[in-house]
Amino acid sequence: MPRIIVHFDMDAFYAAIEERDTPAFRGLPLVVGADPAQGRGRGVVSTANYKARAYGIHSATPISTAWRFSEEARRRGQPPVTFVSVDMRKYAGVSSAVMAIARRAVPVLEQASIDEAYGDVSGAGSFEAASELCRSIKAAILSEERLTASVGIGPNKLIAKIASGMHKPDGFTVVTEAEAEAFLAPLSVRAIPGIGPKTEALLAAQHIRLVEELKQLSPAEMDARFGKRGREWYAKIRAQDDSPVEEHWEPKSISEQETFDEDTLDSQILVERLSQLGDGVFARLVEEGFDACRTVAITVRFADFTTVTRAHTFPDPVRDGPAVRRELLKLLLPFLDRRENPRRQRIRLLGVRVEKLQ
Ligand code: TTP
Ligand code: MG
Repeated sequence: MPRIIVHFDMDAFYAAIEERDTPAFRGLPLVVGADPAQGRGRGVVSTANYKARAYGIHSATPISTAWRFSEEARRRGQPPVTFVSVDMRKYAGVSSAVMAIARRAVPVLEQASIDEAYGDVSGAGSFEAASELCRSIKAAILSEERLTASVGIGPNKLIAKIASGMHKPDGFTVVTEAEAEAFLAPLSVRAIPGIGPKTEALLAAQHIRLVEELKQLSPAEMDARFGKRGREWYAKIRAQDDSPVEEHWEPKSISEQETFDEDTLDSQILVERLSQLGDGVFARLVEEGFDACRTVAITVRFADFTTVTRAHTFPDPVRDGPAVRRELLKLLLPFLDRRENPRRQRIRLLGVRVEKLQ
């Protein structure tokens, strides 16, 4: 019996939920993210629907840039972007509902982020039978949640994940074990998880752009040029991946951050914002079913965009919000004076993260 893995990923997830819930948004470019504040907003885009992506707006685009692209579209006579703020609680609820639908049909499901999961559907016995099963999941998500997912089916997690991204939105892509290597060969090396923009540039400098070009290197060459990573890629670019689908996904960390309307070194403002971020993160920790964490961290971005993270790990798990808040404050204080801020720079952004969740 072949190993058969499915990966699904919701399309433009936060934006699709907002379009679903507000009919007036439908058919228009939509961005979910920070407040654009007439172009002066300082946060980023969480996600853009496909109409807004056509304007060049994507996840992590500065919200001010998104605003500018929207204004340019307006001047061209195209519809401007509608901007909506993030409602994490709502998206987490929809995520749970979607995962529950998939779980009805898939015995072992590994949630990989808020809007994607892997499932082991080998039990279906064949790629045809697995495809039928997965089409029924996709149809159930559409009828029960009125949202589309893109689905990829492959002989392992690697191929399933790449396949699900192949024909977004509303995609359905099946790659059998026999097809897997040929499926990967013509793709950009960027398709391989773990190869990001920096590695892509490094490879391009060696005239390697496609998976099939990287395949020309022998194991010894891969090892000599790229070390341990090279050995991992050697298997991946040949469509080999035996990582298991693991049921128990847990968020590794929970974080929140805020970009201020104005850079500041006002300790009262900073301490207050830090407390709010800390409370927000702790509330989400509880909401997601945890009751303690062991590591807390803060991120400080200065006016010149230098970004520093400082973390503290407790010997024992911490269960109460006030203790988290006290520790965050201890981490922040050196940034308010010369210890961590010798040039007395103003602060642009504060972030709070909790890790080692229990
Ligand atoms: P993705 O699945 O990466 O993106 P998406 O679902 O919006 O669009 P696609 O159709 O390409 O899958 O991420 C899921 C959600 O996670 C996304 O809707 C918003 C959130 N997110 C952020 O908040 N910031 C980010 O940088 C990214 C990548 C996602
Ligand atoms: Mg998605």
